[in-house]
Amino acid sequence: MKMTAHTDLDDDAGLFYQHGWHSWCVTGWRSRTGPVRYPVVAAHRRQATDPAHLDDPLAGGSGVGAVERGDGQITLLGALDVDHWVSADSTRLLGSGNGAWFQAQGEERDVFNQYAHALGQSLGRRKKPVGNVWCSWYSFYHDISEKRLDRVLHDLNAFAFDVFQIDDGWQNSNGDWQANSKFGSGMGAMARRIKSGGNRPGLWLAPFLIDKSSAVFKRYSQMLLRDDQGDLVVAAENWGGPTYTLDVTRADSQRWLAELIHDVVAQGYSYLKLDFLYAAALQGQYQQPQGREAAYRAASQVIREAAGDDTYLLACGAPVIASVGVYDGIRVGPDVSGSWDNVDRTHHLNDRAGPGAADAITTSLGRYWLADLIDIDPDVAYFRTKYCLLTPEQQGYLADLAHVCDFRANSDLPRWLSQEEAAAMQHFLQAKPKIHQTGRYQFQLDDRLVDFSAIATARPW
Ligand code: 9PG
Repeated sequence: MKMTAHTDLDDDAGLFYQHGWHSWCVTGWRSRTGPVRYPVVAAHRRQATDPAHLDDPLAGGSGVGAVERGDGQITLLGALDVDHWVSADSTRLLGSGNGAWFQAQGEERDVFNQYAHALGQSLGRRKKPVGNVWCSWYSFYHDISEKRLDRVLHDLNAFAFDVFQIDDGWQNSNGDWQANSKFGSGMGAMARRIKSGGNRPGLWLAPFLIDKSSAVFKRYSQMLLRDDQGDLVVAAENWGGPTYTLDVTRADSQRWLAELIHDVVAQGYSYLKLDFLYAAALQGQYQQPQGREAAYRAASQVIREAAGDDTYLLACGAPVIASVGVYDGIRVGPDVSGSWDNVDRTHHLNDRAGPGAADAITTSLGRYWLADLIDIDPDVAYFRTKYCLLTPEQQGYLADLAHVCDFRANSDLPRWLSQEEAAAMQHFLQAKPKIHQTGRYQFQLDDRLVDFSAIATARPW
């Protein structure tokens, strides 16, 4: 690894702040010198970290790292540009990647705030709060249809939502971004119905992904990213077969992306949840070689240009630092789910990027320092007991996390909620407690203290 910056550590240095590469990658304070464990299962490995660092022996993170000092302060080393990595050995914080660095030592929140400020000056800052979001994923998953969504739209009238976001399941395939047969009247008509109900139409897309089964795969195969052997780079396998990715440095890929985004915005969608964005920063043979995150950022700028300044762009599964200044919001943790912790996956298979409420809380809190630069989306809160295994206390933590992040989203079907649950949800959507961070995992919400410490430290990695 080429070293371009380093910071010497005291003998009594403590935990290391590991910043996960993209939205779902585990983030927080971990043992500096303890073993580095990455997932056992191949498909999980793909989403665990920057693939270039999967076999690193040292604990490391994307763009920024920090260590606790013996005197209770921290030392931070953070990049002011994309394509950087910070790891720790027993005596130093080590930074790799060309470009400017920020280094500081002091009280933890002060130092992170200073770094965020410097990063904002370098990469830009966008804050355009979008209001409360209803998202179709965590109730219907892929099983959406216009009939089902129309019913939800009707039932949601009683609640204070601002955005109605259709998630994965509407498209013919990844790459063929046209309405499938479950949306017979088309996505434009769906957007009009959402708007006439008083909500802002939102749509999920994974703009860089191309399924093998798609028409675009056959038609524009030259746009796909290949590896050193000339084989197509697999970016995901969640849709019943390999999903490939664009070489986003190609002019034809960029034109295709711009047209896609322009088209969905023209159909009335002004909130786009753009997912699996790490796919534009994988290793491969790019036509215009450059840093992988630089390539991702340039493609993101193409998307921003096509979408226009007023379209809210939420990045998901996205390289985090490289998204700052381009996207309005970013998912800052893995998916929540109706269960707290899937021990088989998180512990036995070493996968901390998979769905589960506990890891979503931990990683999201680890990214709280980004909140002044970009909206931070901790994923949805749950109010239903139907089809949900979370205890009331666990649901409470998710709701409090949403307040802390000032990003309130939900996927519950109104008809699944009891009267009390519906009232709790409405209260949640309308509350705007004043947030004050009092410790690494502690926050004051108005006069109430919420302590996430037990969650964030429960399962070291
Ligand atoms: C839609 C979903 C939702 C969700 C996103 C993202 O590793 N995996 O297999 C994996 C699958 C799905 C996933 C993340 C990881 O979720 O975060 O909100 O939009 O896609 O497919």
